[in-house]
Amino acid sequence: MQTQTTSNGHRPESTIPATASAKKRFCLILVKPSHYDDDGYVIQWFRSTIPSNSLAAVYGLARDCALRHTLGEDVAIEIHPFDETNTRIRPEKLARLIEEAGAGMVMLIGVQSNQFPHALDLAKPLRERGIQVGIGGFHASGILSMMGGNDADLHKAKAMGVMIFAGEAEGRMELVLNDAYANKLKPLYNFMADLPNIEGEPLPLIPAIRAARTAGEVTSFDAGRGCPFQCSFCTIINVQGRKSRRRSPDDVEKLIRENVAQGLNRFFITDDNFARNKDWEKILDRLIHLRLKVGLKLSFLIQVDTLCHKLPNFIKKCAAAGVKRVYIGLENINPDSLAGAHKRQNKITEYRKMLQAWKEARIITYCGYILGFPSDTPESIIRDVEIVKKELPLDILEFFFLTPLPGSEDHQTLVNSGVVVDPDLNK
Ligand code: B12
Ligand code: SF4
Repeated sequence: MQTQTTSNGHRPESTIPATASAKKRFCLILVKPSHYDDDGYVIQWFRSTIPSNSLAAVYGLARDCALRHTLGEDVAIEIHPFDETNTRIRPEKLARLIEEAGAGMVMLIGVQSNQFPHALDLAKPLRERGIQVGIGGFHASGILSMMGGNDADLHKAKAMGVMIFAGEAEGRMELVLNDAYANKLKPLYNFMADLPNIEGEPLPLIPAIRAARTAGEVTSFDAGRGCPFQCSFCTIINVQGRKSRRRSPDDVEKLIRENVAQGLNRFFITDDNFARNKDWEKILDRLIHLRLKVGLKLSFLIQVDTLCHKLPNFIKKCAAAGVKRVYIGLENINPDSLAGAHKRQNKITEYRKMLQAWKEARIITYCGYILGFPSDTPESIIRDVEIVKKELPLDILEFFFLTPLPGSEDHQTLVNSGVVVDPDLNK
């Protein structure tokens, strides 16, 4: 493994061993952009709270291409992953890295709707300098899925010559890198109609030096994608689908061991609903084995739905596997709001039993609560929050505003019916 410090101070985080014959370099820069605060500053922390799994997933795919020398035996692919929520990004320095290498591209990774305007601001000076730039993530995928690609910011990106990637990159990274190396990137790669199988695919990975920039040195992976439910405010089902696609227990073990080897043992499993991963039990059994038989010290944060306690053994096995915190979308306790959002699986009468079950397993419950459903009023919100305080044994409750996120059914319905939606995606 060779490491080097470049003249402009950016150190490659992982230089894949080049073959002896590698004479050329391809510099691949991966940036997970942040977004602006109310005063227009880019939001950044010394240590960010949660790692970006999108960055880990794309880094894992690019690293696989580098190890397989997919651009040819004589080309070394250097990869520089940056998360802007904990690292200052200077486009001119990124451009210089690529210019020094003689070839390369900047990929703006996992760009959510609220990060899209800032992503365009990062792309502009790069494109003006002739650097190839691509944008992927939930905004592009959601707009292609629900709005036929029609969105002002996506049009701006295209006009700047920024490549748009919609869909998942498993099985497609090689194609994009080859096109970039030949300077023949297409304006749009649209794989929304073809959701890949993720079992056995290259695993998400964050180099330890990057994970050190998150509080508690947490890292992440997605054990599966897709959710069977149909909540109208949700984008996930329209991008990743409603069928459970998943990594195998062997994949998960390999990923855990690779991270433990680089000193990382705290994981955020980013599945939106780990309880609906069809292999949750096999995966938990493997984690229990690694913890109790192999003796690895592991801990996990997971996300689940409110009916998870009905799955036999689910909570018991989560505790044995090392789950310390669980994120649960309660969303609201008002049945009219839940029915209006097609969230019929949320049964408030079950909330108490479910929260009690996690408490008995000594796992911290972190719940999400959405304000602003059509039937919510200031009075009903005060009443409902008092009910939550008195009746529900939860540990932490976080409030969100109901937002028509691009890619959701709510957004599509509002835009198609002519309702004016705030054009500033940063909000
Ligand atoms: C983990 C997570 C987080 C983490 C980490 C972020 C991250 N992206 O890793 C944290 C907690 C920080 C977070 C925060 C928020 N999140 Co979030 N998050 C997720 C979650 C659950 C998983 C992300 C993930 O790892 N997905 C798996 C990866 C592999 O998928 P992917 O990002 O699409 O990337 C693939 C492809 O798109 C492609 N790709 C991606 N980029 C690129 C670039 C190029 C060039 C190429 C070729 C390919 C490519 O390759 C990847 C592999 O296939 C998603 C839901 C989901 N299922 O994805 C929501 C989600 C992305 N979050 C969402 C939201 C709204 C938020 C918040 C605004 C919530 C809030 N109200 O605070 C904040 C915003 C944070 C910020 N800084 O602005 C929305 C975004 C919707 C939208 N229209 O943008 C989602 C979809 C959930 C939802 N509610 O619908 N989030
Ligand atoms: S349960 Fe969660 S992931 Fe599934 S559709 Fe509803 S909001 Fe989306």
